[in-house]
Amino acid sequence: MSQTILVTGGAGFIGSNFVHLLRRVRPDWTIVNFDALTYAGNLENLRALERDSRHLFVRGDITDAAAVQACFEQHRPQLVVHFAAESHVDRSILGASAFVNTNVLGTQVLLDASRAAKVERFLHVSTDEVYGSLGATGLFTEETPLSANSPYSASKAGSDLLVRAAFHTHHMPVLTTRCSNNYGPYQFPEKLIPLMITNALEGKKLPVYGDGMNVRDWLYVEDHCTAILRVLEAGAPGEVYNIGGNNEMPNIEIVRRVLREIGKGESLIEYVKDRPGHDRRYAIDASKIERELGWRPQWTFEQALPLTVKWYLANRDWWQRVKSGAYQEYYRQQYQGRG
Ligand code: NAD
Ligand code: TDX
Repeated sequence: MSQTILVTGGAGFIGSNFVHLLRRVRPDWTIVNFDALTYAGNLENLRALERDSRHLFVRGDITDAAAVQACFEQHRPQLVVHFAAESHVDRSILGASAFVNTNVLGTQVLLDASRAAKVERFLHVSTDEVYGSLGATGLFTEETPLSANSPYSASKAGSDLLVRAAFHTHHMPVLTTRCSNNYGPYQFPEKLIPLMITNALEGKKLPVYGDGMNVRDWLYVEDHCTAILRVLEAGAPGEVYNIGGNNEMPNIEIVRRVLREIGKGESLIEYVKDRPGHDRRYAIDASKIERELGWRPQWTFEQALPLTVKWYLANRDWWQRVKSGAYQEYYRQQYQGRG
């Protein structure tokens, strides 16, 4: 059936990958892409859709209730997928207020508008970071208590609880997904993998926090997007679904693999002062979505890391533009004096 779907944050990394996936696999859907175009939003990510009459870009801020309401009234979406967020942990340590505004307040504004419009499905895109940090063993399940440690993850946990409350109090048809670390095309080069790729290509140092032995669980962005679509269409309202690909790796191993892929030596690695409150290990148990919805990742790390490196090699203009301007000031603030 033809649908209108509102995607928030669709000019960012995962959101733009999701919009491209939808265009391929749900060609008759109308996509309303609502995004404030913060430093992380980039219309270049959507260039292929410029002449697509079923992709409508609306520049707006999710904390602006009047703008959100006007968008709902004009386009009448039946489905909402909510990506828009401040998403970088290090930035939340430098300043948390934008995180509280967008991630907490903005999510409530969207819930209110979605309830008033009686949407059929509201999917909230969350993160495994809300569960806190693991020791050497064990996995996060959907029953793991929320134990957020950074201002970023605390704001995401706040939004998860507001979404939960909308289900329990107002019986809204909400769904929540919690995914592990993503990588792939269009990722802003402040995050580990694209930062390491682009620094290596520029011959710059690769800053590794602490001892480099913090562990993350990596998933190719396209697999995250197929999981979100599956949950949107087949998930049970009120439920939470973990998403992950069983691919745990210490950061230093990621950095070494990136260097090998690019053909640069390990002398570029520089150990720097650790991130304050740095979570030691994340690892996702994704058996619920596999068992109940039949979703599985299609890509291995061995296949998708080289693809990602190739994308950054082929799209130098994209990341060189992104890395110029305001990003320079952030980079100076974040890394100066840490070596
Ligand atoms: P991103 O930072 O690349 O993109 C965020 C997008 O949201 C940008 O286009 C930005 O302009 C937009 N945005 C920010 N504030 C806004 C506001 N107030 N109003 C409207 N738009 C606004 O983020 P991402 O990495 O693509 O993450 C997308 C979502 O997925 C986030 O909710 C994040 O918490 C979640 N997530 C990310 C990862 C990951 O590894 N990147 C993993 C799990 C979950
Ligand atoms: O320069 C760096 N050096 C370094 O060692 C950077 C930027 C990161 N790191 C380490 C910190 C983490 O252990 O690499 C790991 C990954 O860091 P990020 O890419 O900043 O991701 P993380 O903090 O794990 O959070 C990510 O995954 C969950 C996303 O940014 C979140 O949006 C998502 O919710």
